[in-house]
Amino acid sequence: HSTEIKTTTTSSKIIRKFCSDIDIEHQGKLNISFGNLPLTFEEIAKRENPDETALFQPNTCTPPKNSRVAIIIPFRDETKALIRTRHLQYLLENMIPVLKRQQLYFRFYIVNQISGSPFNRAKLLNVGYVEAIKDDPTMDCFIFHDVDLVLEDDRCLYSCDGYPNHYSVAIDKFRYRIPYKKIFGGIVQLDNEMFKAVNGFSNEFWGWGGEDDDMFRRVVKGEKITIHRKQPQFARYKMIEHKRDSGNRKNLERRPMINRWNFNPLIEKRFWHMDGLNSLKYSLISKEVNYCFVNVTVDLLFDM
Ligand code: UDH
Repeated sequence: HSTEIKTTTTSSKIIRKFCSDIDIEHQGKLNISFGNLPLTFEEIAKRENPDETALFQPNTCTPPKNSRVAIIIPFRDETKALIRTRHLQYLLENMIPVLKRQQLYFRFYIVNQISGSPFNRAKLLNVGYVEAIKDDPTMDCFIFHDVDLVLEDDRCLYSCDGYPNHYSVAIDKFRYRIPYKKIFGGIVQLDNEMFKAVNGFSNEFWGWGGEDDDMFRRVVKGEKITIHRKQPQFARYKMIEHKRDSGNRKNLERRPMINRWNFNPLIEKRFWHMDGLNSLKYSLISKEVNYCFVNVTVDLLFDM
């Protein structure tokens, strides 16, 4: 695993080691609870110490290929009690130390949809990908991560391994069982090449549901790539309980939209080639560092 590269400078010889899985000091099972109030973003940043661009990177080794990770979180909080914001605080408070222990180079992107249109999780994820790559073209691993799922075991690695991965395989809410066989939602990971190959997510799923199953088809049917699932004994998550958000009603068109794949192989190809990264249009309202993450606010240009 561990490879050494030597960098020679004029004044001294620096030996830099690539970070390697075998050097990670895992804690194993983590004790996650949402009983106490979470830390604020400022407190998390103070404790965890990102750079001024909210980037975290290991200081004793060089991250190898596939461990330069953008974690992209679809987000909108229209609650008076700031419920989703609290989820985000719990998530960052618990996950940043894990990702640091895993010696990753990483940055969180929170992609925040302005109010006034139905929520569009998949389009927000496309925006997060584009903005993350714009900031740092060396990012090579993308984790698309719901805000309310907190990892319970740090042996579940957040680096890419050459396959698309489904992470949230064992969630307490589903009694730690996979809810259905072809699920590819909650938390999924694709490397840069794969994400480009499937043309990202669809931009057309407004409201709740369907966009994750559409991505499953892009990967499995469209690109014929096998999806891997993380090991269920490590990929265990606690879901923070909440009610359905306003502005995110079930999309009643989701089944026909997904099934458009089934009609005819020629049309099948055409759909995902036309709808995704190459058709993505949005208006960037703001992008700034908020202590320990990059906060991207967008108008997704709802026009239906
Ligand atoms: N999200 C927001 N704000 C919203 C809607 C969604 O931030 O208004 C994000 C958030 O990251 C969330 C993800 O999108 O984790 C997926 O949201 P979802 O509502 O599709 O999925 P979730 O599993 O809830 O969080 C499903 C409905 C829960 C009903 C529970 C009734 N007991």
